[in-house]
Amino acid sequence: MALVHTEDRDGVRIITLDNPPVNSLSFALSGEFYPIVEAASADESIRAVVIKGANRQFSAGADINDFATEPTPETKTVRDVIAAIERSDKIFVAAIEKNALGGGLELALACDYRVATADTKLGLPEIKLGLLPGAGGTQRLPRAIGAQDALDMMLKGRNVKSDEATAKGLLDEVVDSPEHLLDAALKIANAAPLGKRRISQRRVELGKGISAQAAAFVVSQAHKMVPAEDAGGLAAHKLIDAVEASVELPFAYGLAREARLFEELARSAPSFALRHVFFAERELSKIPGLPAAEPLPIAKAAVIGAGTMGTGIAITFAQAGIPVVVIDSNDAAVEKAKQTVFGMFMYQVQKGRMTQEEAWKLGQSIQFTEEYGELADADVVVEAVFESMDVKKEVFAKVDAIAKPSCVLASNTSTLDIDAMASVTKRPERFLGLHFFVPANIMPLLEIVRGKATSPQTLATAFKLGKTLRKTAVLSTNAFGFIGNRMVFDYAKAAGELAEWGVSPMRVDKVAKKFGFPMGPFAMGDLSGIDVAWHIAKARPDVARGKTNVIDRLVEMKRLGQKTMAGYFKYDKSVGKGREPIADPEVEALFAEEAMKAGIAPRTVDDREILERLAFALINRGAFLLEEGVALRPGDIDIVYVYGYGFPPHHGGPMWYADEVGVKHVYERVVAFGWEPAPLLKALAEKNGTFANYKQGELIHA
Ligand code: T1G
Repeated sequence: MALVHTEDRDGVRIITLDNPPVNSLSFALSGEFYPIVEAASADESIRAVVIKGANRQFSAGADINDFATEPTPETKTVRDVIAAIERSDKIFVAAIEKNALGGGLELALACDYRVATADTKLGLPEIKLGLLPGAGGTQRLPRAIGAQDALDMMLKGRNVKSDEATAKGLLDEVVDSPEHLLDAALKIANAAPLGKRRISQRRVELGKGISAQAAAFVVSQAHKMVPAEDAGGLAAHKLIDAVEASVELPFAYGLAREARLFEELARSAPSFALRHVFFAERELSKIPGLPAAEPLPIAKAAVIGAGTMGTGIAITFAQAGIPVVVIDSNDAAVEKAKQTVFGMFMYQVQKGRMTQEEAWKLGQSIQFTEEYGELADADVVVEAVFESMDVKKEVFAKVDAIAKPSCVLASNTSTLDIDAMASVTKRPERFLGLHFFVPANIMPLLEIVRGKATSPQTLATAFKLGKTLRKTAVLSTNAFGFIGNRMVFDYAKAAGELAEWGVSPMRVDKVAKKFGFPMGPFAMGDLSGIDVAWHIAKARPDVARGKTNVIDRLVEMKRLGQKTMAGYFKYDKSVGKGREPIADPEVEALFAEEAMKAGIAPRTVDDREILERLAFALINRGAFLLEEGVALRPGDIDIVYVYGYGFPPHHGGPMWYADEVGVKHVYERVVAFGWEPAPLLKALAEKNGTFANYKQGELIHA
């Protein structure tokens, strides 16, 4: 089926890109597109060319799948198409709808005029894939909007809406609806004065009030503002080099430097890792063997419990446009929740992200009540009460008696047994876990926990709800700690073991942060609360308890973490607003004392072993979870850890990282550490396998 169509209308050639779902500019499409542009340029009978997209959008850019294949000399790419437009003497008009991203925007920038619908997103997000715009974007965007703005947009991979794009000079016209787009483009094509309006021929303005002499300084400063090349900043530094070329070199030379830098990045480990994260995220909702099912509509939600989680979940529903009723009989909790909601929306207003009126409307869409009867017309009920099975069972028995038959019941529990809760209801097929991460209205990760009886329709409803709530939803089966928390127990135990040998918590955290985690294991423990960890260790010592009584001693000393200004670290309101971990010799002494009592001798550990113990604990547990069927794919585990626990995305997630360092090496080190190696890890190590090629479904129990 043709990927590019043409039609002539009143002396204008209309070229339509048609590569569903997002008109990605694949090698195949470019192979059709290139001769069509060349033919249009040579056709005396036409005055101008309009390029538009089918499938209700312009283009999401080059096809990311193509980067894995080496193009042959005959292969035409989006770069060749853009070069053909550049050298043509015809007027080209881009008619842009919904998305003009990456190569899509680069294609539009090579045109002489650009018209877009009001809801269009334009951007060069290549840095999110560990790349830089490789089809002229680093040379044309600075010429179009100034080097400083261009650098800011590309370094952040930030998309802009049509109004901002117009203000920046990226668009010539915005139409209010897609129906008017082609006419507007044709009008320009027919009315524009003959002659090209090439962006490539403009000089680069640096930005408001920045002189050309300041260019080198501005660019040199940019290098200081991004992470080191080996800490996730490789693409950023190369992107800055490319923009520097746009300022210093003639266009053609800048284009050549961009191409060289792009090729370097396309073959870099961070880019392979980031492209893996991109596709792994889009695999999440594809559940092999799950019968197709129509998701149920979710028009109203109810949340049981007005605590921190319940309030955050309610805000998440409200922000997604779903009215929600929060049920709690504790007046103080309800009052606090109302304050939180008010404060949250006013903050958005202060930040200019919404108007007062929008904030008011959102606030009104969250109602608080003590009456369970108010959930009678809810399509989903999310329980977020105290982490006690008895309390949850009591809540669900009440909810089940009132909720309408089609209503989905969900628990936000972080570790407890979903099937046990479902058993007190008459609807186990409509019961599952929806595990949000604190703060629920900010953290993108959502674990969907299927019970034994959860139906395909309930799962389909949960995945659709996850997308509506703008969450990254990962499927887990019903096992203690699901995926993320189950892995974090091993991670925390590995960290605790290091501290028992005399490695300071601050040093362990420093190694984790150097690897790319936003915070180390001890700071994370202080953030989530040492009392929370203590409860879990009490419930499941086999899973979550270390070899010493340090955690008991900290709880006895009321050192519960950030919330008590002391935990593994101490905190001081005058330092980092009381959130900056400060090494505490008292805790280091406590580890030494408890280690001695447990007969654990001190030992020295180098940074490499510290990192390996932290990372390989995650990998080993991840391999167990794959075998046990708790996690469906290695990529699912990677997404959980990148989106939920800050694993550095330029290492692709724990299972991707295992392939980077070598599964065999991981297995050998796990054995050397004296840990029980996962049989899957052993099996892959023995056959020199990788998690990336792991045959999904192998050893997976449905
Ligand atoms: N290439 C290949 N497939 C893509 C794709 C792309 N660029 N973008 C999306 N898809 C697939 C995606 O895998 C999914 O497939 C389906 O489309 C729907 O996507 C030379 C080098 C456009 C905002 O980084 O941001 O141009 O799961 O689920 O939520 O300089 O997709 O259905 O099989 O995300 O509506 C730069 C990436 C590329 C944009 C739509 N462009 N895409 O979001 O749907 S590199 C990007 C997105 C480049 C040039 C450089 C989003 C979206 P499946 P989806 P969505």
